[in-house]
Amino acid sequence: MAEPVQTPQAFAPRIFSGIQPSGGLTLGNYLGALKRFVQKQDEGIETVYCLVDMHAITVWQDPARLRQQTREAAAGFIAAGIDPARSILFNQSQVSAHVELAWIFNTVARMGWMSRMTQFKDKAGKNSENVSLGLFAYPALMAADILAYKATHVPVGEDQKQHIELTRDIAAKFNNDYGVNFFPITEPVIEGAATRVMSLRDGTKKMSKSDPSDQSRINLTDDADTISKKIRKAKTDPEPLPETVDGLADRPDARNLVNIYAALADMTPAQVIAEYAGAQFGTFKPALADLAVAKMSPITTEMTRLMQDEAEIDRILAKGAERADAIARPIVDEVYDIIGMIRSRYR
Ligand code: AQP
Repeated sequence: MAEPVQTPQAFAPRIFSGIQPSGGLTLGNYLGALKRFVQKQDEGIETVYCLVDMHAITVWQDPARLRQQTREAAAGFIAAGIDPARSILFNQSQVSAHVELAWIFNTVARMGWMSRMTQFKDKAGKNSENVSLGLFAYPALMAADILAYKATHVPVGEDQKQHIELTRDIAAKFNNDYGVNFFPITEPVIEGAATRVMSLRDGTKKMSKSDPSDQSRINLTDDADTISKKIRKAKTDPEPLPETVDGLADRPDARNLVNIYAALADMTPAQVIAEYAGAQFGTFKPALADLAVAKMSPITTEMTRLMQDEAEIDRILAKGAERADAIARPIVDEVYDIIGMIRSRYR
């Protein structure tokens, strides 16, 4: 008879999250994820952050660029406020527990569950026969990333909600199948004004590092002038800003810029509207551009400085991987025991 599944409260709080080094980090990654990673670290919770390079290769990555993007992402994390002494920061491929557990989860997850993943459908598009098997299996690897640490909470952007639900289903099925209370039922943490930052060229599309248009996004590597120009050229409508946030309901481009302002200024969208009600974009966009430059430029400058010492970045990632492995290895070894694998040579 299977034990009842435990709630996260029964597990020590631990935060895990990751970002793919599949391109340069964007303002979407920063506001939806990275800025909040820093807040969680500063709240004193144990935080484990990963550059998920094994996820990145589910679509083609040029090897030299992947290496560069991984280091650049690490520099971006540190420049944004992740302290490698307080948070564990590493790249996924250096800790083999992730892929080992992912294989086991491939046997736990059901085809029906995986087939419902909207991110796969979006990314595969009309090309689903020709994309990698890894792209389809991506959410099982993500569940492994999280559960290899028994993470109780995962700060993510809105687009990852369905994958966290799948992680919960995998954890619950594993616990039930083997009659254990081994994995927590992890909670997504989706909060703030910018859980879904949209493209600057199309307010109905997510801002994404792989969007072919560089004008659609702000990169963490953009200089002040580029940030300013991109915001001034962002798509908007001809109306002034409304009197209340409800007035943004059918105005995705305007809503996006207000949300970005709110997230950068640590305000609510309602507070931004209260300040700019009736303003034309000719007034609002320069204010947003100044704010974005003020918040992002110090990060870009620090990132550039850190990138001058790649060996130091590699050392930080190696140290982080060692600390991550010390948590994940015993958890995955216990999984092997639970499922009936003989592991005598490891004892
Ligand atoms: N536009 C966004 N708004 C808010 N949050 C976002 N995130 C990504 N884009 C936005 C959050 O960033 C974290 C890391 O995402 P990822 O890099 O692992 O993958 P992704 O969600 O697929 O991001 P991209 O930029 O769209 O990458 P590509 O183009 O390579 O697929 C997640 O927490 C995500 O929610």
